[in-house]
Amino acid sequence: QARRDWFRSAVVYQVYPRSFADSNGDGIGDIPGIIGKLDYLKRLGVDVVWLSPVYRSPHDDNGYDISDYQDIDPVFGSLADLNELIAGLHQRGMKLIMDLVVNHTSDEHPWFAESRASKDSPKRDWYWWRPARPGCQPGVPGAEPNNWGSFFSGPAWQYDEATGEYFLHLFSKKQPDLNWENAEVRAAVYSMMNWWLDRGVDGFRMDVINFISKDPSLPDGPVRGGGLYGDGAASFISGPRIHEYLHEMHEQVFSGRDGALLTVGEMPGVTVEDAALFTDPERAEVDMVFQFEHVGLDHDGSKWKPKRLRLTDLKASLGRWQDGLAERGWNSLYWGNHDQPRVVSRFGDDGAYRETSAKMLAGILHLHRGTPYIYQGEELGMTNMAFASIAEHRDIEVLNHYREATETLNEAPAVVLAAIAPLNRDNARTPVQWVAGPDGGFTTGTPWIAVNPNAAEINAEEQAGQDDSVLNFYRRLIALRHGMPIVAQGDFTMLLPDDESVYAFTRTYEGTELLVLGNFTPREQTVDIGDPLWAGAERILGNYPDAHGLDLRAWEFTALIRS
Ligand code: TEU
Ligand code: CA
Repeated sequence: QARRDWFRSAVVYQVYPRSFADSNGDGIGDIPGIIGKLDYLKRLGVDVVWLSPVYRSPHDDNGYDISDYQDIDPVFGSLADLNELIAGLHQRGMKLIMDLVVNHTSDEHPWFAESRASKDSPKRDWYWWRPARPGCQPGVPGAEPNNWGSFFSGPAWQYDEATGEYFLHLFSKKQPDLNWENAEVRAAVYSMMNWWLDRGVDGFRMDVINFISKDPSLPDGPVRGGGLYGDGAASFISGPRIHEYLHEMHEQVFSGRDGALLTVGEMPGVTVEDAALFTDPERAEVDMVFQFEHVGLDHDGSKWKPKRLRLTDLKASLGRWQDGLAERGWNSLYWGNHDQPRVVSRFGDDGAYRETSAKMLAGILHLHRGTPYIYQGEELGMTNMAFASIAEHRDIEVLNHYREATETLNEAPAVVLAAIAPLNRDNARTPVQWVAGPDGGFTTGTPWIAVNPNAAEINAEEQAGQDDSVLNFYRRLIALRHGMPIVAQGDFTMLLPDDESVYAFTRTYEGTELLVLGNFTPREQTVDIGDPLWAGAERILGNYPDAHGLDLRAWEFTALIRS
């Protein structure tokens, strides 16, 4: 039990290698760059590093399109560099989990090259090939096998002249979906995973892993709100055989191994009921999942139609996940990653109260029950980037959307630019700001994407030397999780569900109680949780220098304890 649950007191740090640290001046972050920052990570106190993909890739989707699962892309380094990274982490008592991207490969993967070559290729069935819609001429718009849209705009099908059929790609047309119905595909993936674990890797973050089981009839999906395409989600989100596959993977890859491994399944659209099944240790599937409910609350139907977050929605959502996984299963906790905007810009105030609100958001998240994930730069309170034009963007998702919106739908470029600003993925992909100097010390060359000009004010070097920095606040939070069983294990109760300004909850563990309060506004708040005695309790962490009872100043965070 104890070893199985080691991750309850652990904190994970995500490295998006392209934007972390560049060692050789080519403008792209790399593995030697990460090795150079291991003492920084150790000092921060994190237990695990999740490394976004460093495998061989044409980089159509920054490495989430893999052409060789068992080699490192030269832009990031070599297998020898990765060995050194693993050794360097292990020496410091940290673990490494790799990104596992097996819903799809690159179209340049040899498996796909073989599959596409002919209809009777032994690997034909490794991907989803279908003929044109009956009665339609293959290759013309509208002849696709079904009406699904891709997550990266356009149809989810690409016509291939070689054999006159289409292949399915839920993401880019350079990311064909693997057919998990085929047992050879599953065996090949498990063998690759075992190869990595044998090399010393400590687990995996599994990319869109709840998409791998699809209803093989691939029916049309509903077309919503004047959209161009149908939504196929019902046919692939937590599809018919998903639990079977994840259990089989566990049997084939993890079950025979001792050692403290970690698996986290990225699962867009997963429900709390399904997550309880996915993460129930008795079922042996995955340790935890990334759910998406709380990062969809500021979407008005789509991420390109942002709306203001209502705090009551956030509390209702996260509170339901806390309750739903209280008895069995386990939560992961995150505000950001390489697909989400910077949280201080999104849910806090990245202007006058940047530091205060960044700490408040961190404190609220980390004191929930679950395993917290920190996305690189979040620990510095890094902000969204004001991209001046579409030419400054790099992400395929936002570039494809811009083209579709301005060219196919004839929307005004300025309107589209304004709409994409708050939630586009490039916000999180500007390089980590290490020092105040040129390009934030990320590279000596030309960065692949612009460094945020606020590196002069927001950088790791300066914050390391300031006791009250956002960085040092994250250190304290991590230390609390390590040191206090109530943080790692305690029960969770949400308070004030109807309050639009204050986030409030308690944790309880063996007769001790923790009260956690966060002010999501710049206005002072009087807090009444019906127990005035709390006002005199000891403060274990806050984002103002002095304690102040239960009343909250602008963006104040406070955590009080009593036994
Ligand atoms: O993302 C999966 C996913 O569904 C979203 O978070 C994604 O960002 C989508 O564009 C939402 O609009 C994972 C990876 O994290 C992401 O970087 C990859 O692009 C994607 O899978 C494909 O591998
Ligand atoms: Ca480099």
